Amino acid sequence: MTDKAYALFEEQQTARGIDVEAVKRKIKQFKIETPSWGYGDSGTRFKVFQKEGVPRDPFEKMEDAAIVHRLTGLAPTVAIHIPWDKVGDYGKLRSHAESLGLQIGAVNPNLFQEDDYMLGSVTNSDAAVRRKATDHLLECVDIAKETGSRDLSLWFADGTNYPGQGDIRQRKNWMQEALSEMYKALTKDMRMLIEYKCFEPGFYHTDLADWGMAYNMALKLGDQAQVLVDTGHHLPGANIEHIVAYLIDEKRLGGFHFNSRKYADDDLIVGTVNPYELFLIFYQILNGAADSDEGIRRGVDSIAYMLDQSHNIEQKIPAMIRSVLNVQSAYAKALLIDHREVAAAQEKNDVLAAEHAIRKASEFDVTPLLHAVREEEGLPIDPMEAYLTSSYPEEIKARGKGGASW
Ligand code: LRH
Ligand code: MN
Ligand code: MN
Repeated sequence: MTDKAYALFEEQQTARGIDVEAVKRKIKQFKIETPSWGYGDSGTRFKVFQKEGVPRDPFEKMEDAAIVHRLTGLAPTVAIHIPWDKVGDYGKLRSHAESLGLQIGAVNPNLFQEDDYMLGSVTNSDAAVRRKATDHLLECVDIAKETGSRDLSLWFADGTNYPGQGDIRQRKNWMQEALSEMYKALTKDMRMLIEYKCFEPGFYHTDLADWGMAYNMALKLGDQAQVLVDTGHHLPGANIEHIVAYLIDEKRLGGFHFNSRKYADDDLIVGTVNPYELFLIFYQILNGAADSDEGIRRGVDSIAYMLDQSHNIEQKIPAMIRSVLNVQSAYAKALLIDHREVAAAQEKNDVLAAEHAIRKASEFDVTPLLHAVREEEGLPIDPMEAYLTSSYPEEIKARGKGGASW
């Protein structure tokens, strides 16, 4: 049945001029980083539900992440968050991850959960608080050296709630000061990925409110500073794929935090609410990947694809499996876009033909293709089913409730 469906798919795509073998190679190379915090208990401000079997420490989070990777072949790296994943010996955490076939990915500093940071961290008017916050950034650079991580993902809760609460321009300069100090501490292979967010927890102003502010900061710092696009951090109606294209062209798109959102920073499973947006993001990425400018192609090659989700009501491991599969399938569909067809329609200014060339790629069923890829890679054809019928869900119950939160 699978063979027949795949043969049909291959025939159909080959007839369209799509190189199916090349598509398969690209799918096999594509990886997504999962966040350690998505394996722990998380919630809303109303309640954190405690789930049975949740990892009790960063070592167990790696074990769960390894299962996701083993079943999907998609998630070989795990982002960590300090202090949620604080351990005495990061070398030990790294060896543990490596023994499970994983690597530690981006290091995420946390500058939002201490009383000192109520009015800001690196933008606090108190120099001692700014020092403390900057020291934490430097500590994270040291941790990244130990974990062998290339990227540091920076999100700041800094902002204000009321007009006049802070001096916006002064805070901008304090932000730059702290980031410059951190930038100088990076080794030459490291990158700083600067995240922006239009609101929350500061509802009047956020110090890095949009991609332009993050981009400007990155420009001032240097080439190792790049912008991180978290799909949940935009105002409703924002054209995220436009931002993506723009940053690719400027060679400053460092990575993504994928998640789904309906209203705000919902952090829901990617691809559940607006899979077409995800597909259109990949269209822009693949457009950049085919650019004649080698610098743009190199930039696209080093994009870090990461999830940033919290699983409040769902089982964590299946949520992660669903997420990476959703991203993979949006990517696979985007690989079916015939760029020559798009270019020809653009050439003729044929608006409907251009839109059709894009959309029709999203309408193909890529299931047979993904099954074939998994079969070739020795992976279960249906990773979700493989997980649910494995002994792992039962085994982790022994951990009980009250695991790590966030
Ligand atoms: C807060 C946030 C942000 C960070 C993450 C760790 O908005 O979701 O996106 O990357 O916490
Ligand atoms: Mn994020
Ligand atoms: Mn967020």
